[in-house]
Amino acid sequence: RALELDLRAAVEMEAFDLHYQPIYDLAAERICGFEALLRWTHPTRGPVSPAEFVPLAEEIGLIVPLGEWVLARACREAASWPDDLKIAVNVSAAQFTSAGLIATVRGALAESGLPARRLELEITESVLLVNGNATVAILHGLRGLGARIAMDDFGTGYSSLSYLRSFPFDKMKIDRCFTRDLTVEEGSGFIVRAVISLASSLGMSTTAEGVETPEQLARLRDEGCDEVQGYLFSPPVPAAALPDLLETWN
Ligand code: G
Ligand code: G
Ligand code: MN
Ligand code: NA
Repeated sequence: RALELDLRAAVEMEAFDLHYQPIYDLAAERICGFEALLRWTHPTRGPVSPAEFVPLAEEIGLIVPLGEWVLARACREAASWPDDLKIAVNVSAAQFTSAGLIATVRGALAESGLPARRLELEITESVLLVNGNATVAILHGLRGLGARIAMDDFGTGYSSLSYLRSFPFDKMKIDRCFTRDLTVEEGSGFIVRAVISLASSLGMSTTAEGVETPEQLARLRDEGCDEVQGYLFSPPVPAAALPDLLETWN
């Protein structure tokens, strides 16, 4: 497969970039951080979505070096921001198969000088399906460094809620499919309300993804959601665009 060879070469050459999407704190009414999103511009095909090449990188064993690059780059970038801004980094299930993840995160923090409290790691439910006990141990190790752990795309995976007893996440990110239907379908509203209530009872905060309209924003504020993210504020943008975003919103 041609794409596979190109991806190997790209990892070798570190031919990637990170874009950043603001995360907005509803109580503080300001941007409280950014989520780093990986970008790859293929030499001939142009931009390839991470939804396509991240699973490929997992499959062919490249996600560990690629994930290391993402963590190092994101932490270095965030270290240059004002101290009250955090950085959220996506970590894939395949990165959890090596206990080296803890060393990678520790290294990225040390090398960049970023305080661990400013780093949030986003993982999906699929992580807990593979090897629950080992994963929980790694999650505790990452928490032990001082980083926070967010459950990404909550409500779209196949795992049971029982994992919430074995590992206390710091945050739940409500998947954008629930946000999308929030103001058009009663059921989505009930689900969002229930997730916020569940998270809150367990001492977790909530971030709603995919906020595109002022109506969705108003509803999420009413429901007590802590943070929001979406095109209403900004799509993911290059680092050079961040000062303007902060100027606009903060
Ligand atoms: O930014 P975009 O919508 O194209 O992202 C598509 C998917 O790729 C999302 O599910 C996102 O979580 C994932 N993704 C983006 N960047 C990274 C990354 O650095 N690491 C991992 N593991 N997944 C990422
Ligand atoms: O799975 P994850 O949440 O990490 O995916 C993030 C992806 O969601 C980003 O690649 C980004 O392009 C996409 N995204 C961010 N905000 C919005 C939005 O408001 N609407 C839609 N449709 N997609 C969004
Ligand atoms: Mn994410
Ligand atoms: Na998500």
